[in-house]
Amino acid sequence: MSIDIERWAQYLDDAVQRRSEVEAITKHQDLGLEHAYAIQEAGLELRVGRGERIVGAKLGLTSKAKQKQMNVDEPCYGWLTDAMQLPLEAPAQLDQLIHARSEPELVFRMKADLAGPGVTAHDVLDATAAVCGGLEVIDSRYEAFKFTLADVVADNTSAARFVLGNRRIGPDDQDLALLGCLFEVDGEIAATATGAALLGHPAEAVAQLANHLGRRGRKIEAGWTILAGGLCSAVHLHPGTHVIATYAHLGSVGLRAEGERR
Ligand code: OOG
Ligand code: MG
Repeated sequence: MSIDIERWAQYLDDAVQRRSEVEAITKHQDLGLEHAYAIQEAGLELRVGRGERIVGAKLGLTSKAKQKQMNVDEPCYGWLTDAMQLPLEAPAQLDQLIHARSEPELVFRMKADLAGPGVTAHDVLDATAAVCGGLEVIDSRYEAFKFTLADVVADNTSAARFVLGNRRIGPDDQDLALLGCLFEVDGEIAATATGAALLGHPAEAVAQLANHLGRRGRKIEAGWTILAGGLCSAVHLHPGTHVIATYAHLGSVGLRAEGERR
């Protein structure tokens, strides 16, 4: 069956614009990963056409906790644009989103290009300017936040918003596999994890992103921000929900949800 890449990209982009969920693409037709990434790229072009700028990339489903929560057992890769970044302390506006969730992320700030294939975790650390803590707001465009790997890839891995902490360390200042995160929701501990939750080491996750981009004729670029993947299960954002991720050596990043969910 032929796949209309542009049509599916528009379908998902419309869902973002209307803030309304849509049926998973795989409810309509079979979708392979190559086509799913092509839809993702076409969606990126729609954003860039509206004036958004690529500022980095993200990994999804790099931790067992996330894979289990979403019932998908392979990592995936998506794009970050400037329009997705929230300033520190700014609220997540739920009326701009469909059914947002949030999760803590370790974040790499890159100082050099990295082109796959063959990129290792060691290469990633060499190309990293700094590491900071962050939070991601994900907002699947699919009904009930349910999808297959191909669906979520087409949907830019549910990317919606992200916020970066302002405390940074050098990539070799600490063992990032042992770097701890405490994730609290409305004052209750929701989860704890260390960097090793991300494919054994967060730099290993970023290496996989570089190799993925290399296969697609792209590379990680100097200046980019990379989210290495949620360290634990994401939590629902309701009006007034306050999430705080506190990282060893990286301080805390908090986010409050405001406005009505649809
Ligand atoms: C897919 C995106 C996953 C992560 O960090 O694992 C993701 C989803 O859970 O909707 O961003
Ligand atoms: Mg994430």
